[in-house]
Amino acid sequence: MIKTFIVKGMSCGGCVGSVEQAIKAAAPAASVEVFLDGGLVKVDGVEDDFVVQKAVEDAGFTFEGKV
Ligand SMILES: [Cu+2]
Repeated sequence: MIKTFIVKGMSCGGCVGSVEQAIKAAAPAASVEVFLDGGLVKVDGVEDDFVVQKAVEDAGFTFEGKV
């Protein structure tokens, strides 16, 4: 099941990579797609939303919740 989250604070491709890597590190089985435009993060294969939230916040970005 694909979940879409809103992440604030990404401003360039480097931020996209950081968010992607942080989520992949926290949930290695997940597939992650980050859209700089609109700050959307689509994650497939994560049961617990908090895993995504923590990874995003630990990477220094703002987790705004699920779409
Ligand atoms: Cu950046």
